[in-house]
Parts: sequence; C-alpha cells; structure tokens
Amino acid sequence: MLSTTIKSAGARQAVLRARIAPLAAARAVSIWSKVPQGPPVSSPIGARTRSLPIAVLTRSIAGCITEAFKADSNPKKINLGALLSLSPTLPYHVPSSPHPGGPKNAQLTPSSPGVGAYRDDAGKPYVLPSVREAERRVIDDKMNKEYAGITGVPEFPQAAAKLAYGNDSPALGRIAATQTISGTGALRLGAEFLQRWHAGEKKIRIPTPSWANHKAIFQDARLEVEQYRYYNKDTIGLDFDGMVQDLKSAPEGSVFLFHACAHNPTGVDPTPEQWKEISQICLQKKHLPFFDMAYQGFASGDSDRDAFAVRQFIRDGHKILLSQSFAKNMGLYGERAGAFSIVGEDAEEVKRIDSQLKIIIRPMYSNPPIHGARIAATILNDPKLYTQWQAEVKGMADRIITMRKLLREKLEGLGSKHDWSHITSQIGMFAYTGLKPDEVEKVTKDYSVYFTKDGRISVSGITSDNVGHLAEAIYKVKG
Ligand code: KET
Repeated sequence: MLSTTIKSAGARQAVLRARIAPLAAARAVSIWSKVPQGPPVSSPIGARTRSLPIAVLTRSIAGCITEAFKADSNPKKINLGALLSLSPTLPYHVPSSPHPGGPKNAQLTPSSPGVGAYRDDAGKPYVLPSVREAERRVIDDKMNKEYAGITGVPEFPQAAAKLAYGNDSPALGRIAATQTISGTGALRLGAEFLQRWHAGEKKIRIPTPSWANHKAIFQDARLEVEQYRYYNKDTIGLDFDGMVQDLKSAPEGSVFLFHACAHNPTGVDPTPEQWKEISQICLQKKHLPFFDMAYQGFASGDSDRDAFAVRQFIRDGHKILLSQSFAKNMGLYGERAGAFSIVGEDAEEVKRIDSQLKIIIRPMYSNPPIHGARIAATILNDPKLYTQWQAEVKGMADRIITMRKLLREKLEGLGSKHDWSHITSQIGMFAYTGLKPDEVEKVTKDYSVYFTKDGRISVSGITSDNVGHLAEAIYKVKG
C-alpha cells in the first residue's frame, strides 16, 4: 500500500516535471529582456557609490574624470572638473592619463559623478556648525518618527517660503508651499503641476546652457523643453540681448525657467537692472516665471541679495513658481530638504492649488522624509541659530569669492595679458574660464589639472594650497 502511494507520487512528480519543463524553458527569456541598456545617469557628488556592487560601480564611473584623476600620480594634481551640471550636448574631456598607471583613452560622459558640493580650504566636505547644533536639538528632543503630512514637517514649508520671499513679502498669505524631496523633487512637482494645470502649451523654456537635469525633469513630466539664449561664449558673459529677444518672441503666456542666482553651470547672472527689465517683459508677455533657487545665500553670502530676482518679480505682481533647495546653503545634500511654492491670487486660490499639489504628491511618495526638514526648520525658526547659519553661509560664499580673487590675482601676477575679470564677476560654485578645448587638454596633460573641455572649473575644488599650481598651469598654456 505504502509502496504504491510512493510510486504514484513519483509518477505524479514525473508528469509535473514534464509539464513544467517547457514553462521553465520559456521563462529563461526574462520578461525584462527587451529593456535596453540606458546611458549612465549623472549622480551628484558624494553619491555613495562605495556600497554598490563592483560591476555597477565600474560601469558607472568608468572613464570619468574622477577615474583619470585618481589614477594620476602627480602629487600636484587638481580635480576641478568632475562635475555633473553640463548640458549633455557640451563636450567633455578626459585625456589619456599622462602619468604611469593612468587609464588609456578614457572618455568622460555627461553622466560622470563629480564634485557638485562645497569643500573647505583643505578640500574636505563641510558640515555647518549650525546644522550640527540643530541636529543635536532634534535628537535631544527625542521626537517620534511618525509620518509627516503630505506637505511635510509643518514648521518647514512656510519658514522656507519666508526665507525666499522675505519676511514682509506682499505674497505672504497667498503662497501654496510644500516640503519636497530637495530641489530636484520641487522641480519635478512643479513640472507635474504645470503638465496638469497650465492651460497654455505644455512647454517650458530653459536657458542655454542649464543644469543638465532640468531637461530630463521637465521631459519626464511630458513637458516639451525649448531653450532660450543665455550665455555668450565670446564675452564669457550674459547674452542679454539674445535673452530679451527670445522672451519677446515667445508666444504670450509661455513658461520660463530662471536660475534665481548663481546660474549653474556658467556662474553668470543678470544684474538687478537686467532682472527688472526681464520682469517687465514677462509682465507684458504674460509669461509664467518658474524660479529654481538652489543656491540662496551661497552665491553672494547674503540670502536677501540672492533672492533679489524672486522678490523683484513678486513686487512687480508676478505669480511665480519656485523651487528651493537646502542642499548647498545648509550643506544638507543627502537629507533632501527642499520646498516648492506657487504664489496664488488669494487664499481661496491657494487652497485649491494646495489640494492639487497633495493629489500629485500622495501617489508619488506619500510624504517626504522628516529629519533634514526638522534640522532646516530648527535653524530657520530660531533667531539665534538663524543668525549663526547666515554667518556660516557667508563663510562658504566668501571662501569661493576669495578663491576667485586669488586665481585672478595669481594669473595677473604671473604676467598674463588676458582679461580675467569674468573669473571674479561670475558667481557661485562654477566658473567658466574661457579656455578652449585644446587648451584644457594641454592643462590636463601637462599639469594634471582636470576640468571639463568647455573650460568650466569648480571653484569649490580650489584651495589656498593648489591655487598657485592652477594659475601657473593656465598661464603656461594660455599665456
Ligand atoms: N537646481 C540646480 C541649478 C542645481 O544645480 C541643483 C543641484 C538642483 C537644482 C537640485 O539640487 P538638490 O540636491 O536636488 O536639491 N546641482 C548639483 C547636484 C546635482 O547635480 O544633483 C550639481 O550641479 O552638482
């Protein structure tokens, strides 16, 4: 009896195996087999690649400036180029390493990881003391870890809005504001809102060039992206006339993205007078301005000054969209503390806008992370800590400004006859040197100074120690 049961069980299994075999064979072709390999995606500096499997790591950093830099054995080597913010259409340069052990014919892709973060004068990451203090308070308060609401930590969005619009802004009381997953999340939310609710064309106009992620963010929200003239490579400055013409020739009611301050990647901003003119044209043309403010305070060292454009547009009666990031000005890169706001007509309109923002956020990520926003809110809402933070932001901005001055002085001191005034007139983390691709190549090959082929350097990578070598390298190549 027992043996027949076993036998029949065995027979049943054999039948089963025979049935399953063709299924298994079919399954050998994965359902994702048609998913194509995409190009590498740029990740910000400090991205924690170390925890990735080796294969992924090798693929993601292969051929980038960082790799060529790391392999370079010159003790004076400087990395000012492994940055992420260039438009994918710009050329990149990674030379074959001139030094033993360096990679051969490495190719830098626009997706290379890089140094998009502030570094101190020793070239090290910097955590602001005000952030350390706020974090200590958050931890000491032993707060719970419950979910935030859909629009985030309650104290945060309005405090962020006050920082941007000003304490006495005529817009206060009619701003729909929400916490977001840093500046990128704010832009993505704004993009989605435009896609759903902007009555005109589903299109946004961004400057040429712009932070590379802008195009991807807006396109992912199914908005068409067009570019307007912004940077003039001959003057290494603003193409104001071109910009004005493009503002004027765009159809009435177009959406324009502006970098509120410290334009990335050029470091070239309109002057206050030019902003006023831009605002007037936008009014006449009924354009809708979307400000990306990723560097408030970080540009000039003064949060109010850096908010000039946003506040001027508000004074002029614009109803703007605004994305804010606390990655740079609080050094909260990985905490992802950001905010998005829309200025409405009145409280009733704001209520309607607010409800739609929640409808977008809830199915996307439910609610944002709490820790970074608690830190930021603690700083923004405590007058003493706020003052301390402002001084620390100024310290970071001043170091950048000092390095710009030093570089220019050193170049002039070496006897360079070129006009280097753009080095000091540009603002923020990045500087366009005006060096041509072949000159960049020579600077890298002969002096181990690494930067992108379009001549852009990250000023945050310059230190008191390496600025002399940098100036000498540029001078020897450029004259
Ligand atoms: N806008 C601009 C202009 C910008 O440069 C960044 C970040 C962001 C928004 C968004 O930052 P977030 O960390 O999401 O708050 N730029 C740096 C980091 C990156 O590329 O992700 C960079 O240019 O290096």
